[in-house]
Amino acid sequence: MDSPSTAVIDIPPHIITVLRQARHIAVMTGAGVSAESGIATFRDALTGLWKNFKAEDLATPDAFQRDPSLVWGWYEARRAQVLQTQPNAAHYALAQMAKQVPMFTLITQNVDNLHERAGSENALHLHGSLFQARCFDCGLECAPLPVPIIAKDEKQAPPHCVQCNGLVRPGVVWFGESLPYDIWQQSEKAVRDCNVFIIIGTSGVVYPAAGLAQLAQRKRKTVIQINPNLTEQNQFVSFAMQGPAGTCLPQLLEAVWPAAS
Ligand code: BJW
Ligand code: ZN
Repeated sequence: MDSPSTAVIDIPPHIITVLRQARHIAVMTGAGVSAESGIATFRDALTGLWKNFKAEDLATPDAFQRDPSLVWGWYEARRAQVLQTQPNAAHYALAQMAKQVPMFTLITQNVDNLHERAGSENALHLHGSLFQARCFDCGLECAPLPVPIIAKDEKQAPPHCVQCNGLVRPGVVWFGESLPYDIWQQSEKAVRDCNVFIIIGTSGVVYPAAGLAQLAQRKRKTVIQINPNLTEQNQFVSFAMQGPAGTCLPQLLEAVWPAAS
């Protein structure tokens, strides 16, 4: 018998038809889409210097103000790790899917830029990027950060702003902070306009991103979830493909657009 990660999942014929006929597909990804690249999901336990912390407790402005070197070191280690990994089959399948429909919107909560490295264009980054940074005090955007060679398991002092000497912080969205206004507006519009909304590898506990699935269901869109586990979002989905994204997405692509895969 196939192991759960390689088993072929039956895709209902009406789901295949809706995808084939779709004019606009919107997709939202979360940390699970990068899991098969070897990047821990947000709610996996932390390791090394950070093993006694929860990610939720480090990803806040308060944590940065309390101990900037601890938080900056965590982000530098993650940035270094991401640079040593590669996009996986799920990232590549999404880049292919974009070419099969007249309109495709990729919304991501991920900060690892792996979609771009797999060839996706114009992804809407709801929670920013590990590869951007700005001043905590005056907001000035920093020049591209130097490449960290190894993922150091240690505190690192953040650089200082060239304009006001304030501390530089990661260009991500922390708890309690607003999402980038334009990106959020475009994401909501895509969900309102699309025919099919696919949510992949997200636990659906972080708002406002998590609210998009409910919005899609309220607007009577076909909502598909790809996740090996049940999530908060199962109540809103028309079809749950229960398996890892790196297996399910290529299967979906092959079933709907055989010439594409
Ligand atoms: C696989 C797999 C495989 C495994 N294949 N799948 C309404 C109600 C309640 C609370 C709030 C609310 N509105 C706002 C809030 C507060 C807060 C919030 O949501 N809190 C909840 C936790 C309770 N939200 C905010 O603060 C947001 N801001 C905001 O609302 O502004 C307005 C405002 C301002 C001021 C006051 C009040 C309101 C900002 C949220 C920012 C989130 N930022 C983070 C950190 C980014 C930087 C970093 O990475 O360090 O974004 S938190 C973290 O969670 C990260 C992620 O993008 C995000 C979502 O996580 P995700 O992607 O779902 O990952 P996991 O780990 O949770 O799940 C992984 C999934 O993958 C699992 O389901 C696995 O099964 C699956 N999986 N392997 C497919 N192979
Ligand atoms: Zn500054």
